[in-house]
Amino acid sequence: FAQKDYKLWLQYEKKTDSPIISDYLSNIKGIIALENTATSKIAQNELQIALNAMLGSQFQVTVKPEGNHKIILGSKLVLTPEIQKAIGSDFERINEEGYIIKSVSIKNNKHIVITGKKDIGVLYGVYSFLRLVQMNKSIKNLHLIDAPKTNIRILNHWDNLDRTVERGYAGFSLWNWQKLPDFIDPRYIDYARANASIGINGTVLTNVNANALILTPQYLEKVEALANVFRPYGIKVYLTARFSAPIEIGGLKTADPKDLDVMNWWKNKAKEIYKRIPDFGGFLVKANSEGQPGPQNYGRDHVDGANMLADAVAPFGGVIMWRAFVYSEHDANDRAKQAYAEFVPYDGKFRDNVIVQVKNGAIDFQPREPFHPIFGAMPKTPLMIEFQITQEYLGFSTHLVFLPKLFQEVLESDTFQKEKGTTVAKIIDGSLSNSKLTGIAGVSNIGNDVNWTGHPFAQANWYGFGRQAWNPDLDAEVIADEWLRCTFSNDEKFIKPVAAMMIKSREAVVNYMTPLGLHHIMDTGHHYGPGPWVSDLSRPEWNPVYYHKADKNGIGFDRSKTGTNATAQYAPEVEKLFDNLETCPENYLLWFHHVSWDYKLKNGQTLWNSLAFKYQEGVDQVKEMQDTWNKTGKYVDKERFKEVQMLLDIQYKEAKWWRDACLLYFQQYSGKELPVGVENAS
Ligand code: GCW
Repeated sequence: FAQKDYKLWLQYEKKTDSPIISDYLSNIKGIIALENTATSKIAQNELQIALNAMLGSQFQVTVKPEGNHKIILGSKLVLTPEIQKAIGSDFERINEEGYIIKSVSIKNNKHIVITGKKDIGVLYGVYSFLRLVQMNKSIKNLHLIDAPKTNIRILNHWDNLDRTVERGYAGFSLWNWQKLPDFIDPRYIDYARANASIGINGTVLTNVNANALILTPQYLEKVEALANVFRPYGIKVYLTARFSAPIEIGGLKTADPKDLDVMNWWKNKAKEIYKRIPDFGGFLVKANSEGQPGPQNYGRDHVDGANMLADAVAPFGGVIMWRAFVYSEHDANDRAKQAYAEFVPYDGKFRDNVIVQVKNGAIDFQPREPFHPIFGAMPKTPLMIEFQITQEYLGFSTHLVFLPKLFQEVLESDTFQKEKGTTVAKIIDGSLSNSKLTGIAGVSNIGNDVNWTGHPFAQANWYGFGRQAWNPDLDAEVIADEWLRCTFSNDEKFIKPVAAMMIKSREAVVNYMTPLGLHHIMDTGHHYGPGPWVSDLSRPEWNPVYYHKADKNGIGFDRSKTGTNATAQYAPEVEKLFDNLETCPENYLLWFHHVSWDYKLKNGQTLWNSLAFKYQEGVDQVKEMQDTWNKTGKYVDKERFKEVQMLLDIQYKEAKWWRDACLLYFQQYSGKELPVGVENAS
């Protein structure tokens, strides 16, 4: 059991279907490896091990370009002139990390060439090729050209040095700081393999809320060891920089970004890090957010803080990812507006090696949020998006929710900044601003659980995040199909219903938790389960009633002109759409409007009835998910089958809990009966 769960989407299951095997075997007779770098060796090994396992064969790796039906591996410069010629102008269509997979004919011999401008492209090409084989796809007449659309495709680990993981639901941190640097857990290598297989090329090892200890020499030595493991897989290591580090570990009296000693301290710290890790990625910073220190403590601003750090890492090619997740207890009016208000005036003022990291929505990783209004509003500043792969607000690792559907919805959203069609994807891939620095971050859902992510289906969210970071336009349905085939089975009778179940799962969670634009009504603090009622938290914006504002008249947060006017932060077309109760998409209705209980929705039903129906629909959808899964027993190993079954049982129980708790609670305001068809425990 451990084996299968652990192997993620790299199962390399032995094929049993003889026509398929013989088809592959007639096209693959061995591997020719033209290159000898650490990365190339990984590519060769992976290909050899995987093909041997899947095809029950013993493929040899040779170095001379000869024979027939070989898979030839090598980056552009090591290819023979004949092969180079056969690839032709394809190289012009890829960037430094891209790859080409092409069936070529050389001196009447047929081969498959996997190449790129660099060895990392070859590695990505190998994983792509293996995906074809895993999925039983034809490998005849191949001509695949692919390259990532973003530069920084990165996981953010919210891992603390004591190995607890903030908002982590899959065990403890993978990083065993106590045993590092000398003990290299083989799991670090599997982590790197898994990431490389989906194109992730960066990892922030530490929590944005972590202390400064990670920047001391004792820890940097350990970070260096991890960087050495990850490097050949194309993965750069980044760290969080606690803004007050010069005080805490540097013995300075201040962390004022305009103080000369502070600037020098960071410059020296950067030098020290780059001496150990020449390709160190840079820093991720959470400053003046949720009580973390930052430049504002010294009367400075985000630009002062970010640029000071940017200057320290610039000589070494490092970047600063400066988070825009800011809101304060001093502005209880509308938390959703603060990041935009604080950051947009700084557009164009950051150094070239600063990228502002913006959460997908303006509140906080809710089951559904409209896209963050900063996207498109800072055309002179590189912006990267931050998604949460870990399910802080979506049922932890207990609920099955396929997040690529959520990610896609955000990436496809049209900001109308500059012009129609300026989607969030186009902003973060740099097409709007012609930015050279682009990126996507995902808050990791990985821990030391045997299956990495707690829920077997949460692996799909890690997988999907990587695939969408590579190509923000990739459809969630394609991702579900790939992941299922590589992780479980190619049987159509399994794939079709289970893929449909995954796709539906996102809407199900919205329905049973926060339908029609409701948000942040999870129980306070841990954010698991319903808790729309008043909690006695000191900060109003941590209190669920702040978000739903239910009263006798209705429910919802008026962010339109008659309310906080947060809608004005969007481009005029979007503003108009959201601002008007009649045109506001019903998905976002209660996000932007306080709506009367009797208001008629498009379905002709009152808001109260519609809300009740949505909660019921969510419950029914989970029931359908259970029914679907219960029929998959013959395609899935017993252990994973049972595991998912138990988790779905919990999810069903908790969907009902959500429905009952929320409807009972809101009913005291609406004063209305539940419509026929909606069950309730009361
Ligand atoms: O989602 C909230 C979480 C905090 C987190 C914060 C952030 C790391 O509840 O745990 O802190 O966001 O993104 O900084």
